[in-house]
Amino acid sequence: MKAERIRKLKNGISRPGPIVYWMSRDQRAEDNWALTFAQKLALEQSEPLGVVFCLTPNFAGATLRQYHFMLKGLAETSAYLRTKNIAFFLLVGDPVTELIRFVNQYQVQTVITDFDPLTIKQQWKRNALQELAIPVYEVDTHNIVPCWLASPKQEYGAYTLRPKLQRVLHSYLDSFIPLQYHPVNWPHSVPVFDWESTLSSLPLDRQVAPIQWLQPGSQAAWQQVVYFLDYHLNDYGTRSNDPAEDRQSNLSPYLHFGQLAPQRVALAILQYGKPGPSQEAFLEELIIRRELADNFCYYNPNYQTVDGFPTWARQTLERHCHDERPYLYAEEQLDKAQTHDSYWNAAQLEMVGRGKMHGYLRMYWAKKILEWTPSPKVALETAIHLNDRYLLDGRDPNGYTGIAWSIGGVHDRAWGERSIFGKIRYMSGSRLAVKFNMNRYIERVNQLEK
Ligand code: FAD
Ligand code: FO1
Repeated sequence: MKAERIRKLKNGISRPGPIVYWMSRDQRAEDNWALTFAQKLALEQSEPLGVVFCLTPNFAGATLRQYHFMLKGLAETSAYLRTKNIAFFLLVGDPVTELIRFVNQYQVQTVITDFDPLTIKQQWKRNALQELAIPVYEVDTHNIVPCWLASPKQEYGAYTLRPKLQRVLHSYLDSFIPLQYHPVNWPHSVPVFDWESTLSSLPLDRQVAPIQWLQPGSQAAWQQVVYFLDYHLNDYGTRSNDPAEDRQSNLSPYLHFGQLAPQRVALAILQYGKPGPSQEAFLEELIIRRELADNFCYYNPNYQTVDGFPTWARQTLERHCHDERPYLYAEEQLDKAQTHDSYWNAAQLEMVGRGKMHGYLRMYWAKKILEWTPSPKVALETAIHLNDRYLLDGRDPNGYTGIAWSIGGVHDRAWGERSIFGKIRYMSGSRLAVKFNMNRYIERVNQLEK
């Protein structure tokens, strides 16, 4: 495996003992460079190999819907690890406290972590590094090109990151190394977790129900890749943009929870897909846009506030913040899809009912929140809150970046000046109706299982 994917965060004092992967973003066993590296170290030193997942019940506004999807996936991953004689531990509570307790209890010799640009994750890691006196590594197994290598700074847009990624991409689209059956047993008994009771006992917000239309877990994720390859890849970038059709890949929940590796998807597309504009359009989103989102969140600590917007955008929005707002809605009204705009209401209902909103409409959805709330600050907070409450793929760098693009011109350019938006790109409902069969979209949403 490429050494460039790994960086040592702490030297620490080396001692014999088990090697542990602190699984967080990338919740899969195979196609996981962090776990591959952990097993490599453990095999070299004939030491046991363990995986810990620190489960916290209040992650960034997540509800029962997201925890249900995540825990089902983790249950599958832990069962698979057991077949490889790799111990899996679910630690419930404050992640750092539980991790330190675990490391001391089992005299762990080294901790491997996976990369995540979100502030909350960076804080967990910083706190853990202060408490741990042993070697700690970080592996970016989410980005095909490690985030810190792709660029040393926040990029202006896809057009500046794309050439940097394309220059090295071929060498990072290397083959994954399958997990081996681990020859050294964990030196103590390994508990089998009751996932159902874990889910039912967590102090969660249970008002947002789990979804039924998408099976969680790495196996279902791969089935979805195959289905997309067979049926929808060739329409990607054309019919896939039409909200009336359900022709996006629907991979984002799997990618968000790390049940599927973006690199695995890219390798499959390149191996089985037909070269051409659809394949290029898909890889542009899957690789460039997604890795641009990590770049934004990693290098811009204000990715969730208006301070994260580029200067031109902050200035133009300020200049128009006192413009008359013909429509103003409170979050409660938006949450319940009680606006005058039937397209926007349908998008909101799709998100609430299905846990996923069509990609094209997400731009329109967020931009209308800018138009219908008292300030860009309120708009941003409202969009993030609703996005992260209902979407399966929410609480993700893609979301914070997508919302900042829509409301604050991040990675976009200035457009013709108008009221409220200033030079932020505007989207109109009438344009949607010209481009797509929006009535068919509304019908599709109305048929969603309630
Ligand atoms: P496909 O169109 O099949 O794309 C495949 C993959 O490419 C996606 O899973 C994703 O990893 C990547 N991708 C596609 N479009 C984008 C994009 N614009 N930016 C970054 N990566 C992209 N994505 C999330 O994962 N979580 C979110 O919370 C989220 N919120 C968004 C909010 C707004 C306002 C906007 C404009 C976009 C948001 N996106 C978010 C990005 C994008 O809309 C979704 O990733 C996509 O719709 C997911 O569905 P899919 O996997 O079927 O997409
Ligand atoms: N990561 C963890 O390490 N522990 C958690 O308990 C946890 C809960 C969680 C709930 C919803 C959600 O969308 C994500 C959650 N994550 C958790 C983080 C997730 O694994 C991803 O790492 C990031 O959200 C994406 O960057």
